[in-house]
Amino acid sequence: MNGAQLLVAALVNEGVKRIFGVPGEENLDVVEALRRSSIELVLTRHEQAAAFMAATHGRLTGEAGVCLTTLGPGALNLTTGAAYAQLGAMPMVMITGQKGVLTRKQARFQIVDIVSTMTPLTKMAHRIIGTVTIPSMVREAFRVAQQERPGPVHLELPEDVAAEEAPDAPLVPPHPTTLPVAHPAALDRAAQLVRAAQYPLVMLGAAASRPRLADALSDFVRRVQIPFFNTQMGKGSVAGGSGLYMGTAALSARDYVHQAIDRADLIVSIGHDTVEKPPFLMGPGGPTVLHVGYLPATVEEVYFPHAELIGDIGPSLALLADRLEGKLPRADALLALRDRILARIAERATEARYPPTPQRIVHDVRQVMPEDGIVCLDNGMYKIWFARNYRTRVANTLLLDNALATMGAGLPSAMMAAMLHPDRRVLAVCGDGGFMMSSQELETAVRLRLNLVVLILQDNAYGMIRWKQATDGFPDFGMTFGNPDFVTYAKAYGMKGARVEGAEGLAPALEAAFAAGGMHLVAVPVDYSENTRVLVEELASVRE
Ligand SMILES: Cc1ncc(C[n+]2csc(CCOP(=O)(O)OP(=O)(O)O)c2C)c(N)n1
Ligand SMILES: [Mg+2]
Repeated sequence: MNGAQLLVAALVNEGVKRIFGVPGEENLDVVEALRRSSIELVLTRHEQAAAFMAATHGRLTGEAGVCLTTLGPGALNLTTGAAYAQLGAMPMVMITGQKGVLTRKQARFQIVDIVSTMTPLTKMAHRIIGTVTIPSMVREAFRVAQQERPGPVHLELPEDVAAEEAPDAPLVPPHPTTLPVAHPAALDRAAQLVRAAQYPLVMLGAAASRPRLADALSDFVRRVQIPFFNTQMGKGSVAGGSGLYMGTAALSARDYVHQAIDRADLIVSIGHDTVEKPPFLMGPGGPTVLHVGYLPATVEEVYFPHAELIGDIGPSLALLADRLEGKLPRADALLALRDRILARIAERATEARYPPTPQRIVHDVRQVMPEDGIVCLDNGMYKIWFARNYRTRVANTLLLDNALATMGAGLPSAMMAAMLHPDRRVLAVCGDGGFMMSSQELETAVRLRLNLVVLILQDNAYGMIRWKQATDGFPDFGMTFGNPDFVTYAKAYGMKGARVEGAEGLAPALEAAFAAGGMHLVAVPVDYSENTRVLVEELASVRE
């Protein structure tokens, strides 16, 4: 057995089933070991996509996704994916090759200090310098990647260590761990705060979307009956139609949901991660904030909780509910605002305009997506509209990135969702800018025979920046571009393509694509004049 075979055995030991990547010559021993293993090697057409896919695997399963690249250029292409997993708290293990460490047969050719590059982008970055340490380093990599707060880990395997004869080192078996639950004294204090509140409100943040939490959060909300809102990345974490959903805070202030937030005297902030664009702004005065988290809150200018409940979120909330259930006569004090907030958000959602408005696009997408269908967004103007307007009833059914907020991750994240859930409808929603940053992965998706529909919102522009430019009073300059004919482009990849030609065309086009199965692209023009009319003018006038 050589180092590469021991590495692959250690990965199998962690339950790894697939590795995403673009190998280089320094990885060939690892590739050969993979060929002889149960792990599937999934080639992508750019390393960045491999990292986005591996990170999304971690996000959706809680088990680290794994990606593999060569040294230098290939490893550098992982950096955006590393930051995506680091900010998004997605468990991932990145393995990169390197020239041999004992000889320098190619001098400094292609050598970049990747471990140093990865250090600020990961939870841990190490070079493997001897085969003996491989089992423990791999176990440690997965432990660190998967434990709260999850994130990426980097291991560099030089080619001579990969080829070196490995001793019969035993693998380190992983074991399930149970996290500590909040202390009874902290639970009593938290319960006292909630009981004293006149206008309590629950907020579900990014960590609320951890795969293992879905049932616990739904139970908590059902038992205490306090209305809740969520951050963009906390969307869907309470299952079913509880009747207590007040909205999503896609903006930091002055949206309709902030009418409830501004009136609350206590916010139970569950799993908030301050990497997200703030869902509300704390300042002097304002509500008391009780932070419930796996880890203590990070203190920021706009987020400085007054009390904390730290520990495994699910069981801690069950113990909190034991202290609150049936003892909160004012639990629903803010619920009276709900109907009006949701009605304002839903306005104009069926307007027959062409090109369609973002509200209509969100509405039509919701119509064709079953409750467990998964929508994966890239980054652009439409993200705010989906976050505000798209209703979710199942955890992790709207995957968006409100952390690094990188363009280019929409399609790869949807590909991963489609691989993990071949029986569910999966839709990637991309702007014409973000789509073209990873559109080459259509070949990967076709090769993998995924069932996936890609919806492209076409405005021939970096629309979100163009909108900001306009609202900040700058002249319209430098944000427009041309596009390929997307239908022809889809056909060139061997997939089906369609263009929406009329106001009523989007839902049927998506429905037909899903019904047919396989890979489909649907392009729709978008009328972004609603951005300013609603998000600037209407919301400003509500406050006056
Ligand atoms: C990799 C990356 N580059 C640049 C940005 C800044 N940015 C945010 S949104 C946006 C425009 C997105 O354009 P498009 O994908 O066409 O979506 P649209 O807003 O037009 O709907 C840009 C350039 C970013 N978030 N990520
Ligand atoms: Mg665009």
